[in-house]
Amino acid sequence: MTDTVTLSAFLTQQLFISSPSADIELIRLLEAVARSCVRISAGLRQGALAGILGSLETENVQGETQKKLDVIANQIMLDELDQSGTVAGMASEEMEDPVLASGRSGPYLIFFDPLDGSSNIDVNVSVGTIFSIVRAPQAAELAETRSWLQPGRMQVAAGYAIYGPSTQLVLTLGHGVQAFTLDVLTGCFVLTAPRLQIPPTTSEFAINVSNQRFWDESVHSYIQDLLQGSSGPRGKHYNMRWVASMVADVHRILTRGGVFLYPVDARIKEQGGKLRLMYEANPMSWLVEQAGGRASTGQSAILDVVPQGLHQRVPVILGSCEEVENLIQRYCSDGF
Ligand code: AHM
Ligand code: MG
Repeated sequence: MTDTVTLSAFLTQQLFISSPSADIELIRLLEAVARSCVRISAGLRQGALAGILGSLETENVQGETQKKLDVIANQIMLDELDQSGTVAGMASEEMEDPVLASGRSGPYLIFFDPLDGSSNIDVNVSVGTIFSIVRAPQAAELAETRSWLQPGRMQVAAGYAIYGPSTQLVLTLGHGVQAFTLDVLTGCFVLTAPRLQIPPTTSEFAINVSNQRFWDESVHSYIQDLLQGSSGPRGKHYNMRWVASMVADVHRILTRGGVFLYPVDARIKEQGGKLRLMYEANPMSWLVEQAGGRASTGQSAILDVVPQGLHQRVPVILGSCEEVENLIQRYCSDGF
């Protein structure tokens, strides 16, 4: 039997070996994230029994109807992170303004989407929690939102929890991507995949095809080529998946490859895209790059985008290198 490596043991190892970014505060912060995910996972499992399914009357800052569980998960994250004493501030997809630590302030900022894909909760399909951690600016600068806006390359840790048939925590500290599975008997996350790798080629794509009539020419021609299968220019059949839960779609890509697209289209041009840079695109892009894949807006690497606002949205194309590059080439030649 192989030795069991818990998340805490793994993080402690990072302190002593490969991760220059790891320090004791970061480890405590990641443990607080893990505790939040265990609590959110427990709530999700109770589902209708706990009376926590369904929507509220309220909308979040993005103008989307909030689910009860969006609000519950957000509060769990805020409580656990604040109590950890490791963050100077927290920003959430569900809150208009960031929140400063109420007690002891720590050296990090955390950005999170407490329950991504929440339209899937009521139909019992996988959802997740996404997080991104950067170093905090000087205390005097914290009041300025501008000082929170660091590009994705500045992340020191990022990851997500997926609440599926099992609950998993997928993490990067900048040395590859590790996946941990929640042992429900002990309440601990256990290392189950020490190095996830995205193969450079794939024959699986993920996009919401119902938006086809709004796509630009580059996306249109790219998907058309894939749909032509073995008799088309790509010379093979492509399979399609769309869970409408980014965590589930990215998890599949980290597990067996694929490409995920939420491009900007005529419907959402004004807002710049659908997915949020700080809460979704940056952490997922770093995980994908750390697993050997690529993540782009079509114009530049997502991790190089200089954020202009906490709730900024961006186009997202990520996954197996060959597919992401194929679409980027079209954007170059179509003059994006
Ligand atoms: P959310 O954060 O409000 O749940 O929205 C993000 C989700 C992603 O998880 C998913 O990829 C996308 O929205 C699905 O969008 P659509 O319903 O337009 O297909
Ligand atoms: Mg989301």
